[in-house]
Amino acid sequence: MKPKTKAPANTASPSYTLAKERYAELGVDSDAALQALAGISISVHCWQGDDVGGFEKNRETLGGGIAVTGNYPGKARTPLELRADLEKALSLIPGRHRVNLHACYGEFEGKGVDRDAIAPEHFRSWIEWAKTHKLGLDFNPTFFSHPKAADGFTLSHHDKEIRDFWIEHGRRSREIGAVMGKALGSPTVTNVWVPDGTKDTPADRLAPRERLAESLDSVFQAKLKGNLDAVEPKLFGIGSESYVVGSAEFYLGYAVSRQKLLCLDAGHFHPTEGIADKISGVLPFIPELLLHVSRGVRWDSDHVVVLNDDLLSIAREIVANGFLNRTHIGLDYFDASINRVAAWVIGTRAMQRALLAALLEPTQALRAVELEGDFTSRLALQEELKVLPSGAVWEEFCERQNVPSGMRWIAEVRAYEASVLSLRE
Ligand code: RNT
Ligand code: ZN
Repeated sequence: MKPKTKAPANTASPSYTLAKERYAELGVDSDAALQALAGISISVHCWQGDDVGGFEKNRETLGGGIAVTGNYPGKARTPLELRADLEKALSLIPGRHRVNLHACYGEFEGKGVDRDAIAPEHFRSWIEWAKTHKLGLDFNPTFFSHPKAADGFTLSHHDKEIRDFWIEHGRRSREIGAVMGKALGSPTVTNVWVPDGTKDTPADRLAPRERLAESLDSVFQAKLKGNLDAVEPKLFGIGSESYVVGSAEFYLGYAVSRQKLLCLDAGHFHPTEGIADKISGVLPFIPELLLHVSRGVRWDSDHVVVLNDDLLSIAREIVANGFLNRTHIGLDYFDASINRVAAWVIGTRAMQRALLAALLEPTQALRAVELEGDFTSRLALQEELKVLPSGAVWEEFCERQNVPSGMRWIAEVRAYEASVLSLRE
């Protein structure tokens, strides 16, 4: 990866200098915003690189009610390829970040290591690699794409043997998370998402939920350093349209009562329901929050993140409320119809641009007029902010972080595509 070094501040571009003045008129310090943005790490999900495949010997087709569409050439087939692709993407993303792994991305050396047998050694190369590139790591047990998940239930299964199998997987995943977190000196967030649910109306909505709570308690039994536990609710999946065991209410109750992190995935709610408003709703009651920033489009909850109003509102709610240090920002989408490296770059840069817009907001001024009951000025100022030159501040950020600004990064992706990705069959 290219060394990302700061250019000296006196080389600021004329457009940045003008933008800085414009923000200063509103009492906003754009240099401070740039500095704050440089300190925010995004957890980049490995699974965009190979369509949620992973490296297990007996790879099943993608299950769990999630789907990847598209057949763009060049997906990563091995850990080496996936890491090379991630390095390329990260070299085009300003700042220092984290990589989010799923258990199925372990390196099993051709051996059939089942989910209840995964161990830290299978992630040793990932940890070494993360150390070399100064990246944090996050983790996820993989409760899908497996014969023992084929009937739609895992931790909430009525069969104790199957539940126990998945409990063991969850426990081992947390231990791997703790090893990663300790090795890298930054806690690993291990996020539990299970696909459990049914296509049609169940006769019993309660028993699976009781079993899920009990199984989760078993998974989380051991006290571990270096690992943070998160749980992720969902409204529905493909094949679990009528009932999802781990619903929003279930996991909110679980996270609050057990003081776990709640994971809010932007694609896991009713289409008109955003997650931005939930941030200040849940953080008073749970220690920290995990976000799976994604973009729902009709039935799909996992389109590439773009700079739209939903994203801007999410970033705004984190920053304006001072929640940056209690919010872990992860990405979760998978698109196989475009260049996968570009998908990472576009989504991560969009997230950062939204955070920058939030950091450039004159929050105190907005709150002052609000307290005075002057909602007219509040609306006028909110509208004014939309057309301020945040793009010039973003370009300055890229320059200072030594990554290509504007559209210049796409040429590097194209060159990588020609010399590396297109040679993969
Ligand atoms: C699925 C969840 C979950 C997965 C990843 C692969 O709906 O969002 O987070 O996308 O674990
Ligand atoms: Zn998710």
